[in-house]
Amino acid sequence: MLLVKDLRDSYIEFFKSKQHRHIHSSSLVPKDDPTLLFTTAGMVQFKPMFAGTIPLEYTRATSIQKCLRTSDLENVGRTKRHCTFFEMLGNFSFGDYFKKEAIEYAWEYSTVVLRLPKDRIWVSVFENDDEAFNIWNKTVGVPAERIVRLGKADNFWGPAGDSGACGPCSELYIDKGPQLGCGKPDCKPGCDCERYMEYWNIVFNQYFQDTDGRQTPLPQTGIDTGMGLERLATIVQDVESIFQTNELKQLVDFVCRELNVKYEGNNIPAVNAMVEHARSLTFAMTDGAYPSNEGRGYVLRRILRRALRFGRMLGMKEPFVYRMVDEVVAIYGSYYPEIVSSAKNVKNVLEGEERRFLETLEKGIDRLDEIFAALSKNGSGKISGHDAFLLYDTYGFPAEMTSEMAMEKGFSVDMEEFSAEMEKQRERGKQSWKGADNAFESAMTELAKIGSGTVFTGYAETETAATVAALSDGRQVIDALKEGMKGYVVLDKTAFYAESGGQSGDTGEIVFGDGAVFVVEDTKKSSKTFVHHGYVKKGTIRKNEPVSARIDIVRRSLIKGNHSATHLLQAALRQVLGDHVKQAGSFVDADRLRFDFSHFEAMSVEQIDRVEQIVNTKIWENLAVSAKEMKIEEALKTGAMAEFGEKYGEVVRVVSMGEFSREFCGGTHVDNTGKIGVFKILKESSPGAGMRRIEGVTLKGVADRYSSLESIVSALAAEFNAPEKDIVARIKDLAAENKSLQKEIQKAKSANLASNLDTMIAEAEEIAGIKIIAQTFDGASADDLRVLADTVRNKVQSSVVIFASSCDGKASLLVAATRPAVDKGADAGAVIKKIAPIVGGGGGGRKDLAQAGGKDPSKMKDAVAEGVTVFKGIIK
Ligand code: ALA
Repeated sequence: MLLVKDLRDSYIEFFKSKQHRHIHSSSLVPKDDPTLLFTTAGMVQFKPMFAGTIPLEYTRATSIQKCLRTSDLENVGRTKRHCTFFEMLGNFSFGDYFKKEAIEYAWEYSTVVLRLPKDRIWVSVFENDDEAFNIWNKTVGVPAERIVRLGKADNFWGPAGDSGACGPCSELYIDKGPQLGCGKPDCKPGCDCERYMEYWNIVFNQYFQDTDGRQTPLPQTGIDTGMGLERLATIVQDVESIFQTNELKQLVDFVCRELNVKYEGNNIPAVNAMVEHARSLTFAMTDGAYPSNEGRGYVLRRILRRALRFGRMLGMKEPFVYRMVDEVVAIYGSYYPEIVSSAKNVKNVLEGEERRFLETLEKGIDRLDEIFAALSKNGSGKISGHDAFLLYDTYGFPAEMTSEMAMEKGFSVDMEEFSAEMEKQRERGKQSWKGADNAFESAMTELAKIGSGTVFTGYAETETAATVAALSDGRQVIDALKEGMKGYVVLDKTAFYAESGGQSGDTGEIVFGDGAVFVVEDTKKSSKTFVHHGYVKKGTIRKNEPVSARIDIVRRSLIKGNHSATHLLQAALRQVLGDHVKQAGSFVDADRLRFDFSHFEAMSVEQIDRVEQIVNTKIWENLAVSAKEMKIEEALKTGAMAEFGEKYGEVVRVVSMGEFSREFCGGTHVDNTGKIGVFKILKESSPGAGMRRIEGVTLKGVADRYSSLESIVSALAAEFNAPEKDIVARIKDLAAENKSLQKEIQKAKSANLASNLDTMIAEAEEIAGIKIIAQTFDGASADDLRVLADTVRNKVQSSVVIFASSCDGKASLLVAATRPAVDKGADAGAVIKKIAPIVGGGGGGRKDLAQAGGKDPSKMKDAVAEGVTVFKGIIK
């Protein structure tokens, strides 16, 4: 049996034997093409070569391209042939061979190399493409009854993205047999059933479509083909579905084994979807797309959430998709080495994403079931956009997922209303900053009035037994907050540090005796009252109830490390830069630290290195850290550093680290500098006159940074096909090569323009003894035009030149006349004045030379034609 990997090799070898250059897959995230979220076809990396905007190094190429398409997302897993990620086998011609060879190659590869049965292959051509029909029928010998003519929807392809090459196409189908068909008598390619499976698309690129949808002939015709590797494998391996081909099947088996389910009945689409989606996510995240709420990232989020929903149907309760990554790597890593080095990072991100969504998935499904029940009762078939929006907003259900789940039950979603709700939310978002601030301020003032302030226990404890002193929903002080509500909680005492002195507030949970939970997302203080911000995750919470206030220990421990590091940093800066260094502000959270200080000039690299070294030495000396409250005068006598411009009370807290650092500070710290782990400066800059800012990381921040640099370096190593140590040299080489290529292009361009000159002159019209040389160019600059016009004027004594060119999206015009022509009445300035407005510009000049620019190069031909007319008018 031919394995998928054999197909990869055989395809590439076949086209290499037909003089095609093998080009590697480009990234799934297209470079330099803002109109495309993902690479959707093999031709994407060749778009400029089809459009003729760059010089061609070769005219035939073949590739296996990683592609991602989500237009059929809701079908993936349910059908035997749909994927989001797939590998596209392709052969391409840029102004080289055209229809005949492209069709013959496809036929030869299908029937001679793969030995597919000729009588099961059907083809389609574009409705009026007799040329392609005849090649199939007469040259190749496919009987007319197996050639179908289809319309624009099926047999016209492109462009990929907003603009680019496109053209009519011809597709190859395999007849999988009547047992898979719909049974209709006229079932044939183009029918939606599973009988005829399209496997190869040959596009005859003839047009360039611009962003307004206008099509103009390409400077050269081209061939772009695409064959889905997964589909081809089902044919060659004689299996029913892509999920039974040897590579995807390995993933199917993994899921069935690990989740302990059988591949049968309703499990099949669920397992398929998980397999397919885990593969897509691994590849897309490797190429630098990450789940998020927007654009590319939201596509990935939708894919992942869909996988999790199917996983739940298979009984999956814990994050699982991330565990499939290693399996994907085991299968595809040898052909796509980039996924090997990114696996660790991809798994980390996936696991976090999965965990967060699984927290709300179950509840969302319960809510959806209630909605279904209500719909059945009132006989309506449609989920309102409002409900779909709540599912999205509260439980993270992408609207498409809700819609798919509704579909399974025979319902639909009012997507229009959903979009309207989304829009409203965007509006609210824009306005909410101010509103939220006001509501928060008034809640804080109200809350601050209650009691005599919160006792802070968090220097010693991470968990404190306390009582609820007050609650607010952000507008008013109330007695209870219900599940799902956002609000503020004040306790009589708390272990949560409230944001101050640059240290960010703690997060964690306030747990009630009856199991109710308030999630604390931030802690702030108003005067002496600590206010916990967050939402009720479970149950109803009430005033006066006993609770346990538990901070997120890991986060706090990272914050402590970062905060203590800023103290060491300040002492080290004073040592290296001098005693004028004083703290002017700082910020620390779990991820990073920032320290602003008075200093007059940028630090040198050596100074930065020394500061970093001193801080690390002090960390590794394991200095004991202690905090002591004392009267302010006493504290000042110890030489403790106070923050610039900060007001302190009677009693202050002094934090000391061995003998090295002593500062006024109310924050939380490690008890031993060794616990900071390691310190790294990331950036030195100036936040304002006379001030410098250092941004840095410790422990986890350093580890995170290391991982991200590591993946960048290995991506570079893979991209440039060089070991790590040689990457820089390799990039330098490429840059030099690029520069010299640019020069060559320039040379070739000039030579090319000049070479057409003689024909241009020979073909020029002559009026009253004056030759009119009128011509348009692509890519010639205003300077190029001038040089060219001079050459013409030197060659033809009595002549007028009317040139237009499009260059970098703009038009340039040039009109010139030789002395003898001027003497006969020619006037370049008068002509240009008339024609410049046609290309959306203006300009003027002398009788012998005039130039103008314009915004609209698409009109340059009209401008030149009009120029000729105007000129004739002047002469007569
Ligand atoms: N670019 C063509 C396609 O994607 C081959 O179908």
